[in-house]
Amino acid sequence: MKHIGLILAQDLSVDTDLHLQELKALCATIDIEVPFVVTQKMRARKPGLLGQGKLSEIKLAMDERVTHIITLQTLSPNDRTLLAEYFPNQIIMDKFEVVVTIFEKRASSTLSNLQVKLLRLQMEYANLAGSYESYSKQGGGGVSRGQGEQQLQIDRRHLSRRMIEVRNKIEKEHKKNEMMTQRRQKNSVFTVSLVGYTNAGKSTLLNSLLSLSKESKVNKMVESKNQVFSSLDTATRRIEIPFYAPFLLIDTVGLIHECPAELVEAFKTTMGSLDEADLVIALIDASRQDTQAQLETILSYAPTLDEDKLLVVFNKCDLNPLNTNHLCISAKNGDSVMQLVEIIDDRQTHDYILVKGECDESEVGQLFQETIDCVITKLIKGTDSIYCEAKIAPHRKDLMAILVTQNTSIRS
Ligand SMILES: Nc1nc2c(ncn2[C@@H]2O[C@H](COP(=O)(O)OP(=O)(O)OP(=O)(O)O)[C@@H](O)[C@H]2O)c(=O)[nH]1
Ligand SMILES: [Mg+2]
Repeated sequence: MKHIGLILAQDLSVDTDLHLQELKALCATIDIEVPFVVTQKMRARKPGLLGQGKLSEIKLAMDERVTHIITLQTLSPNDRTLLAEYFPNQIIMDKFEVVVTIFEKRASSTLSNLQVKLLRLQMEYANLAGSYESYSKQGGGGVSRGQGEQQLQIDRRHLSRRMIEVRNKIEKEHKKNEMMTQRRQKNSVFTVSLVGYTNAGKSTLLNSLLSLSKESKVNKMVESKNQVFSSLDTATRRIEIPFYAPFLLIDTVGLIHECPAELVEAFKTTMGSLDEADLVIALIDASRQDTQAQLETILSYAPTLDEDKLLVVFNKCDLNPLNTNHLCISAKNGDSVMQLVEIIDDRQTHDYILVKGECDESEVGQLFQETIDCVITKLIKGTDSIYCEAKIAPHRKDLMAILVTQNTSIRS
């Protein structure tokens, strides 16, 4: 059965409408349809989120089908207790809980499952105090305040222990992943991270680049869906497009507006991949109105990111062609994706030296082996030999020597 939600929100910024739209989309993914929204402009934060008068009004006029009260702002235990007094028959959730519930549905790897488990425990821990307060206020089950507090301590200790256990397991998983990263770095393959809002088209772009790759890499494609948070794990793929330098592409977890702090913390490693990347593509969804806010959010996740490493790219330009200096692509139909490949290639090989010359088949084979230091950009097969143009890393004089003969040239 579909649930019916009512969103409550403090109207604190000009972007409130966008945030509400986003929250509605988040709710839809856990089967909560939201036909009702109540916002209140306020100067300061009040217990219970909205003013008491407003809450009484809502309670009186509320549609009886409403099963969930969802709040845009994060709730404190005290807020929850107050809201529960007004809405005893509804489930009360804040945006954070909505996101955690989606993550629980989608988590598939060991790491994302553990991270989601930790988030749920953190949430339970934060809400413990509130639940005992309301329990003892109602005189629940003949439990005295003292007994309630004792139970609270026991439950807190229990939850703390479980959080430590889960954290240790997460730590172990991270260690495994770190080893993989180190191995990658040893091979020193140029690494590009894709970062952007959920549903911006990151996975679609990864798939589009895979489809341009040398061999068919259809089996390596990642899931891309018209839904928020389709990818909860980072996926790394090697992109090898003929005549361009190969690189590793990392598809990361999508972001949302004002991502709750706990969530940012939980997915820090994902974002950690940004620091280790040679290039970070901030993929902006051009079909949304909040393009500037998307970029600001992305940057807020990576405050230490070197500006030289950042490349802003607008996606879904087939839906909304923008007038901007940044590259505009459509990952879905491939528009300007090759231009992006050229930019990535340029960043990677900007100090390489272009060498032109003749060689034989076995020498071409040798050049093809050196995928990182040598990018073959042209091959023309002659009767006796092969004409080849290649960009070669400056320290690989041995490779340059293969091509350089009297009739050939080196250009930097
Ligand atoms: N029209 C259009 N749709 C696109 C484009 N790129 C992606 N989409 C669609 O947008 C939706 C989301 O794409 P994904 O690639 O799953 O988005 P994502 O950024 O990976 O999302 P998360 O994994 O949730 O972070 C899918 O329905 C895609 O088909 C594009 O350039 N144009
Ligand atoms: Mg994705």
